[in-house]
Amino acid sequence: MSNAMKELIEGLSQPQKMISPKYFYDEVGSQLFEEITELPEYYLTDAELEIMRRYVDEMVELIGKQASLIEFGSGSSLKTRILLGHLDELAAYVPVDISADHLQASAQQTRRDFPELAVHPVVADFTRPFDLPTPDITPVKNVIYFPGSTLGNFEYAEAMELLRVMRDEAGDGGALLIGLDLQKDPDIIHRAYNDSEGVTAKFNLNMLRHLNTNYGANFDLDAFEHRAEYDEEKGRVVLELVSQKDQNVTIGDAEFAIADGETILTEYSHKYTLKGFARMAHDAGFEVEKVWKDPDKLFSVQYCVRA
Ligand code: SAH
Ligand code: AVI
Repeated sequence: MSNAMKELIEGLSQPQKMISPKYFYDEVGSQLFEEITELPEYYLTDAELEIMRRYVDEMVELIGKQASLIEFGSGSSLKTRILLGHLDELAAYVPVDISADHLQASAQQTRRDFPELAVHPVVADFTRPFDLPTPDITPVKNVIYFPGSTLGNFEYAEAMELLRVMRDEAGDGGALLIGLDLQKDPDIIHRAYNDSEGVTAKFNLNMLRHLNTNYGANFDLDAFEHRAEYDEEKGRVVLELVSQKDQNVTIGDAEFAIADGETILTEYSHKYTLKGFARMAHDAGFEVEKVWKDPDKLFSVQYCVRA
């Protein structure tokens, strides 16, 4: 049985059923995420783009020349384009993503937009060990780029593990440039995950279609509803799919009974304080050197060096 299948069955066997958010991202899921980033309620992307545009010169100065830029969860590389447009001497750009077709398409676009740049896409699940390509030009340093607040989709222990992997990948003299959503008025956060057009609901439900198509599951897509609540105390949004009836679902040889009203947890989206993240970075072997925020202080981009 594949690792993915084992992981899915294990998650659905817990008292609180859960499916990792990485299963959002097949081609349709990646497209739906792009639609989310264009929603007026989803402030995260606009705020991060604003930070990138305002402070790109300072970021480029810190990254320096002949670095290798390794991006985790690169998606459409939208924010990266701002950096790439200003980093004129880069050893390589290595976008890493689990969503294979979407990654290849955006890497092609990046090559067209930056013909001089060495672009080496890597299709991988970054929560498992994976190999990075050796660039033709030996980089002066590795800079890990992790935008979009994707770190927030991991619980504390997993996030720490990921930060430690990034610290190791950064190597001596390396750095981490990371985008993180900040704690704020709960209503603003609630609206971002309960948009009026229902795109986030489609994104959440698409996970079940992805599992039906690619993992032989038989979820009834009409028998689940999207729910997203912000838990202010824990500083995180909880995304769930709520069963609308008593039902049995099979995946591979495993069968699961799901009761009416029972939930499948599909994602956490943690929101950070500057102090909280500084402590996490420190404990993972990084020191935060510079923090940039948008004018409304909704979002942050942080440059961390290896301690
Ligand atoms: N960085 C982009 C996209 C964020 S969406 C932005 O800021 O807009 C999260 C991205 O991470 C998606 O492209 C998804 O396919 C990818 N992703 C999620 N989990 C992953 C995993 N475990 N391994 C590799 N990529 C992953
Ligand atoms: C990719 N990730 C940071 C998004 C987030 O906001 O947590 C995924 C998402 N989930 C619902 N809307 C967007």
